Order: sequence, then structure tokens, then C-alpha cells
Amino acid sequence: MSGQAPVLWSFRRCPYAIRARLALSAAGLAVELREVSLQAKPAELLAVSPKGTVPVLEGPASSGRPVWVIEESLEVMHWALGQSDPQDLLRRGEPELARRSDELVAINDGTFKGHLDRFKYASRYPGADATAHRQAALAVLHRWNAALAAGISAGAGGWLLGSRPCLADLALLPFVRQFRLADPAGFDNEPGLGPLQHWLERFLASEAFSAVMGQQLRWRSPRFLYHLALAAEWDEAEAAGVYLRSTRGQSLEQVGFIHASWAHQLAATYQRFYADAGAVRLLTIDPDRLTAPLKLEPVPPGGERFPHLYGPLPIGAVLAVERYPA
Ligand SMILES: N[C@@H](CCC(=O)N[C@@H](CS)C(=O)NCC(=O)O)C(=O)O
Repeated sequence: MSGQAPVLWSFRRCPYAIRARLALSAAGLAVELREVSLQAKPAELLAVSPKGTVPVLEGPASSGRPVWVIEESLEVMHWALGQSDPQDLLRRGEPELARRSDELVAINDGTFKGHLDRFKYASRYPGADATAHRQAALAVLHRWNAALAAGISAGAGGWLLGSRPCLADLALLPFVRQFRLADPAGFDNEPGLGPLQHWLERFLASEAFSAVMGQQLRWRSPRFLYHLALAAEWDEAEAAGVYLRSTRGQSLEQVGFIHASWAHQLAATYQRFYADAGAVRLLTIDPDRLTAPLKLEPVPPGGERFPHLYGPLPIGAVLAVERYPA
């Protein structure tokens, strides 16, 4: 990809990131997509956007710094469609429709998302009544459903504001999808919700949606260290609070240090030592949280330099643990 394309920091299933990708795709704009782990946000993302949410769109760099940064999904949508809007999603010539679209988005991002979170992530909101929040979110869905139904019966419907999609459709659909993911049977069997169910189904089956939902290889920061661990050995370490293995089949005590890799060395390390190892965990390690010395040392046969940790790996230095390969 051209070095001039903006970078989109993204998380594949985040509804805010999905809506940003939908708008960029509708605008036909190329971006360098960087899929991140929200557990191990790269320092490079936090440097341009300290608030640490995705999506973030980062303009091309000049003298090593981005020329501009957009940190809100809606602003990314407006920026993208401001460049090019072949479907007229912004309804430029129809200010009243554009105003209604903004109203729908405001309800989605405020009331609906508030209820959705308290229902979908109930454990994060102790004291909140998840059932009541589910009902309140459903009431909002029924209002959107009524708007779709009214359009359909007037003969020009199918989308929130008429017979073709507008920004509000792209902005709301990923959140309605989230409601359905949290409660598929409840959503699918809710009486009277036919137009909305159909609106979501058509979107989920669309090329526009699948184009932005392809699997993304995670972007890995060149600042972090990576270590491959056998699942059982990692489980033991988590229980003990410290990890003491060096590499497959050898302990820190035997070798004297813990093997690690930089991001660009990871795939080869896996192929060389772990490809037949079954369940492998990839640890993302923040070098600033290490307590033992880290040395860069040449490794035979080629003499490539790898990071070696001369002491235990504290669990607190491990930012994320994932299955590897994903
Ligand atoms: N208002 C922001 C919200 C973005 C947001 O909250 N994204 C979530 C992921 S879906 C996030 O990055 N959360 C940070 C975290 O989980 O640490 C926007 O519209 O872009």
C-alpha cells in the first residue's frame, strides 16, 4: 500500500470501527488497516490518540508526525464521505433528511448504546437492571422499526430515511447487529420487528458488509516483545504470578534467560519451534514493565539478534495472551 494512505487503527468487531470502515469503503478510499488488540494497545496508537479508543484515522506523516488525526468514528465517516460520496449517503441536497439522520445517530450513540452496554456487558455494570435495559433498548429498536415500516407502506422504504441508504443506516446497523449478537433468539423472535429484522439481515448478507469484515492479521508493534508459550505452561504461570520457561522443553533455570522475539521474527520462531506443538499462546510483553535485564543477542546459525530476558517474566508485564496462530 502507498505510504501516503491514511492509517486506520481498528478492531474488527467494534461497531464504531465497523461504521468507519463502511464509510471509508463506500467512499472508495484506501487505508492501511491496523487491527489492534484492545488489551495491548500499541504505543504507536496511544502516541497519536492518548484516549485509546478505536477507530482512529491517522493522516500521512510529515517529518515523522501525522498531519492530522481523527479520533471519533462519526467524524471518520463524515471525513470519508466528504472526500467522495457516490451513493449520496450524506444527502447533501436534502438538509432535512441530513438533520433526521443526525438525530438517529445521536439516539443510537446515546440512549441505545447506553442500554445495550448495560444489557450486553451486564457484569461491568453492577447494580444495573439488565432486563430493564434490554427492554429499553428494544423500545428504541421498535421506534426505528416503525420508521422503516412507515417508509415501506408509503412505497419508498427499506432504509431508515427512504428507498436508499444514508449515513444513519451505516452508523446504526453495526449496533443493531450487536444487540442481535447479545440476544439472537430474543431479536429474531421479537413480535412486530419484521422490517428491522429484514433491514439487518440484508445488511449482514451484503457485499458492503463482508468487504469490511474480512479477517485481519493483527498489526504488531515493533516496540513490544513476543513470546510463545505452551498453553499448559502459561496456565501454571498465571496461577503462580510468574513465568519461568525459556523455550519449548527448557526452563529459565536450565538456559539462563527467556527467549523472546520482535514482531517481525514471530512467524519464523513459530515455524521453527512450535508448529507441531498444539495449543500455543502468544504473549505480548511490554518491555517497560520488565524487572530483569533484557539483552539483544545473536542466535546461531545466522547470527540474527533476538531479545533475551535474563530473569523471570512477571505476569504484569504481559499485556495480552492470545491463541497463536489466531
Ligand atoms: N466515541 C468513540 C467510541 C469508540 C469506542 O468506544 N471504541 C471501543 C471499542 S468498540 C474502544 O476502543 N474501547 C477502548 C477499550 O476497550 O479499551 C467513537 O465513536 O469512535
